[in-house]
Amino acid sequence: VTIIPAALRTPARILLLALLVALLVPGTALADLFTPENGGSDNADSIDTLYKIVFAMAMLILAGVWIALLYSMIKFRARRGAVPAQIRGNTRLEIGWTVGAALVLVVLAVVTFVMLDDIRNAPESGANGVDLQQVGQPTGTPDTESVPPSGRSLRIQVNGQQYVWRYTYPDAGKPDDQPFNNPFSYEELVVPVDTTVTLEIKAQDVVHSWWIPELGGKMDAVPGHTNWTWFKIPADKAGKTFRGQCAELCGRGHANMIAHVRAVTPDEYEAFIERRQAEIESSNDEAAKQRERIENE
Ligand SMILES: [Cu+2]
Repeated sequence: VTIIPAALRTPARILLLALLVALLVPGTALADLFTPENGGSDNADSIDTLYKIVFAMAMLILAGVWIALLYSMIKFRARRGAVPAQIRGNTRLEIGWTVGAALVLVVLAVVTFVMLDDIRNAPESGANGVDLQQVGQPTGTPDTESVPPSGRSLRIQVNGQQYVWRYTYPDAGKPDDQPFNNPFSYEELVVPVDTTVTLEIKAQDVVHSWWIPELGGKMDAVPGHTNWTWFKIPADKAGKTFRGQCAELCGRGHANMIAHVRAVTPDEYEAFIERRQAEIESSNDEAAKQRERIENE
C-alpha cells in the first residue's frame, strides 16, 4: 500500500486501481475473449475482422445512446411530481432516426457482402503446399465455392458419427472410387500447410457440427446431405495442432467428440499417408490369411 500515492489510498480507489491492472495484465488470455479465434486460416481471419467491424459499430452506437441518455437524465432532471414536456410528431426527428438506422444496416450489409467473398471462396494452394498430383486428388469438381477456381485442392472426407470424427484421405495416385482402401484416421486430421484443404462433411447417424475455431466457421454434418468447407493453414504453422469439438449436441457422448487438426509439412504429410497405406495393406493381408485359415479348417 505504501507504494500507492496518498491521494489514491482509499479502499474504493485501491479497488478501482487493482481492477484496471487486472484488466491490463492478462493481455494474451483476453486476446480472443470477445472476438472469434483466428490465425489458422484466411477465412477465420476474415470472420474475425468482420466481427470486429460490426462490434466496433455496435459499441459506438451503444456509447452514443448511453451518453445521450445520461446527459438527458442529468440535464433535464425534475423534482418529484413535475411533468416533462410532451413531444410528439416531430417529423424531422422521426425521419432522422429512421434514415440513420437504415444507413447503419446498409453499411453493415455492404461490408458483410464485401468480406463474405474471402470467407466463402477457397483460394489456390500456395507454392509451399503439397503436390496434389503426388498425394492424390479426387476426380470431378464438386459444385461448391470450397474448391479453388482451378478445382485443385486436397479433398478430405469428414464423417461425423456418435461419437467420433473419421477422416478419409485421397488415395495417392488412384481415383477416389474405393473409399475402403483409402487412408483414414479418427479424431486427429493430419494436413499439409500452405495447401487448400477442402472438407466434404457428412454424418452417418445424427446431426453433428464440425468446428475448429481457429480454422474458420462451423459446418453442420447432416445425415443424407454433404456440406463443404475449406481452410488453408499458413506455412509457418507446421507442427501446430488446432483443437475443436463437435458443436452440436449429438447424444450422451457429445462432450467426448473432440477434433484435432495437426498441421505438418508436405513431406511429413506424404510420409503419414504412406505409413497409413502400409498399415491398411498389412491389416488386409492379415485378415485374408485368417480368412483362408478358417476356410481350410
Ligand atoms: Cu457430434
